[in-house]
Amino acid sequence: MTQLTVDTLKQEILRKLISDKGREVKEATSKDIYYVLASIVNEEIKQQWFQTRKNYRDGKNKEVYYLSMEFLIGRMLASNLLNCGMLDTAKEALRELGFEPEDIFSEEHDAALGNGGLGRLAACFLDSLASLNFPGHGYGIRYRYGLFEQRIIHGNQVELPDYWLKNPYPWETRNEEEAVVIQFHGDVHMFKKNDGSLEFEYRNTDKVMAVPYDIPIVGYENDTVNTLRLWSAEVIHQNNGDGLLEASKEYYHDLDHQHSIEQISGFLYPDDSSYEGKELRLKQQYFLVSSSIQNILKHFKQNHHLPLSRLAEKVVIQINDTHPSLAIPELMRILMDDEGFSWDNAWAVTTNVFAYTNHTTLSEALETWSEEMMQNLLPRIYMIIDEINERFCKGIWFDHEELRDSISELAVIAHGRVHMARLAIVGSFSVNGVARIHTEILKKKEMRNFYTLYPEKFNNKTNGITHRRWLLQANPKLADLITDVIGPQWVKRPKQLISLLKYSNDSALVDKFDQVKHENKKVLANYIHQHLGITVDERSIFDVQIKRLHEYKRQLLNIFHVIYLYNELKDNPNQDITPRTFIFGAKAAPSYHLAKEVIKLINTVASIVNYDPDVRDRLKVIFLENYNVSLAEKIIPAADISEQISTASKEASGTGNMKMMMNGALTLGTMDGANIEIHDLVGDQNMFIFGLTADEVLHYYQHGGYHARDLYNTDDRIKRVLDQLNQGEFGVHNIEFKDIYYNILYHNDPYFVLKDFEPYLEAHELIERAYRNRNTWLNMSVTNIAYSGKFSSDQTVQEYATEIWKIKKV
Ligand code: 26V
Repeated sequence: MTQLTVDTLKQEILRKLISDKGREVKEATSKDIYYVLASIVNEEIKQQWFQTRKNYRDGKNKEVYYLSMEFLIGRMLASNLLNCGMLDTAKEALRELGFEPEDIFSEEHDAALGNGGLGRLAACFLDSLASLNFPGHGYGIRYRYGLFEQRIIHGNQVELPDYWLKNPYPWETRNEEEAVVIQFHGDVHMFKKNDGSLEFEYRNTDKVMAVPYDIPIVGYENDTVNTLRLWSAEVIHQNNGDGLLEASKEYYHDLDHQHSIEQISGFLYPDDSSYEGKELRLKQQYFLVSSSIQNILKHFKQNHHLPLSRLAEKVVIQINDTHPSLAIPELMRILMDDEGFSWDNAWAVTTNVFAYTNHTTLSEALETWSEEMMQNLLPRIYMIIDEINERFCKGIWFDHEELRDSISELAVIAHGRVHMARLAIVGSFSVNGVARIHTEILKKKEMRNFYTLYPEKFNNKTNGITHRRWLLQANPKLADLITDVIGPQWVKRPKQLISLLKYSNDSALVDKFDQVKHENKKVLANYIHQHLGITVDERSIFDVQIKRLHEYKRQLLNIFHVIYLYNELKDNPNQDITPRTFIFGAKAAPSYHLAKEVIKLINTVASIVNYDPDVRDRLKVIFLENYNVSLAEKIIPAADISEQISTASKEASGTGNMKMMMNGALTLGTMDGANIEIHDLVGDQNMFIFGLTADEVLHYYQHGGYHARDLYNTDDRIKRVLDQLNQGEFGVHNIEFKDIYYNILYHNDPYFVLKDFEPYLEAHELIERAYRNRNTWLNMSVTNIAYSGKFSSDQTVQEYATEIWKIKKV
């Protein structure tokens, strides 16, 4: 990239301010400056984007396409500046012009086209692909509304639509000439041709246009710019003679029609409580995969003068969870119906192109679709899935007698439902889990029959996070300090962070780490004060749990502990404890009643604890509303403790655990997901592990033997907390929080909150003691940063590239 100095950048900003906005700097708003700066960066990016595309067109390279219903990319201005090597210059230029860089960056609305870890992982992977010079692109949907905006009103979550496109989005380019047509519904007609083969014709289908919007994905200081292509659903405008719509009746019909089509890219996660809602989600999935596969094949034909039978030599497609797994029958459809392939030839190509990542073993999250809905919406796709299923089941029946009894657990279509994970496994050459323990559970439990069938497909790829966004950009003070200590090589090779170990006992040096953390805590404390009006003690332990709200993640265990601490302080107001600030950020799915109750409980406890004079600044509870990528970037650099307390076996990997470790927080966690791999590296002495193991949890699920009520009856601390809930001590109305109470005592505490309560308390006591010994604590913190390089997504993407994708750097 061309190197701009602070002065030339300032001049450029001033010049563009006049030419684009007609304003001088003293009249300019933050928004003006945001757009002007974005446009300057865009000019840089577009050159390199063009060059990268040209390089890829020479046909030499195999390319990977990452298909995902979610891309949680967050804001792009700072990360684009960083990757273009302009971040420091830009910050300086902005300050000299009288603007606070953070104010300018926060003019950008977060692109929240995802829910949580799965969507953020996709974004981190794109960043790493580009930064490692890999030819790899994302395909997703340009939802007009991303994940809802969360407000907390009287302690309750209220959801508002997230209209992130209200202002022009400077990073996207509409590419109409790449639009494709997608067909839904209709009838399939079959003809026998002279040579005996079959021909399929679709009639009376509903046609939708998919128009791509491209977002550049900028590599870190390497001139590579890949593409995230997001599809938007539009009406196909027919040209009827003079182009005027004839009758008003038709006009209103057309408006309805237009509305129903635009719904396809309307919302991330449409409400699926009705049949129509479910069908809409299925439409979205097919819309994504059909447009992407058509586009991938078009480019294959343009760039490689090879027959489609050799597609797998140049194309590999990663499907991010089962949501895009209709790509498998879609490729089969095009190869057979449009390109004249036989079933066997099409299958041979398809099963060498797709690789599938599983992100959860929770049964309620494993997708299935009603056979009837699939048949109606996607008749030809349904026929193909049916055939895949027939052939697959026959194969088991004849070649795997040992699995005959399990056939209904393996079949792609069973009991009137299409099982998407099974389709994905059968149609892919690779199936991976996202952390070691998760992959082992897939192999030994959830997918053991498939593992018997296809042991060669299964492999592990432990998740990672981009250290560029999560350390360099989010925590520049820490990044600078690290560079001062060990030099700048770690930026390109994050594993070199390990050199920090040598200094973890150097007390003058670790003091500097302490200072950085303290400054970051001050910034967060200010944010909290500004947004909630609550003063928190910067010297208190910042204990952070930020993630989707779900029972298995056990925010409830956390808040129960807070209630317990509060009770202790009320009983002994003069107790000498290390001050604690418990920070939460979490969105609950709009229809997830219990999750919303937990949010309400956290906020209610906060409203009592934060204003009780007996507690006197020793305990604060902070719920930060609308948790998203940008808020995570503010919280993570300030965290002392990273709460990763899922019921063991439930959290596939977790990635927040990695982000906080990289920023020097110590993990308080169960032996679950990637916590185990953090533990492998830093050991018991540098983190706080507690609670049931995955084996113990799975044993209880299988054989019983756990009785929550016994713990309630024997542990006074537990009884007191639960009774407080039940008796309405925290509720305005007496009925509040009873559902939580009943879930634990009458549904036998399905996530073992009570069982892990005492070990969790003990772990907290250890934390309190450790925090008092500053040198030991700082040593632990630096040790965590030192080992965190292993969790850079550069490492993860490199493993996907060599072991699954077989792609090379360009
Ligand atoms: C989705 C749903 C939707 C219906 C209600 C219950 C439920 C429960 C879980 C999910 C999660 C779906 C997949 C997902 O987001 N998995 C996350 O993927 C991350 C990246 O691999 C991983 O770090 C997290 O552990 C995993 O939960």
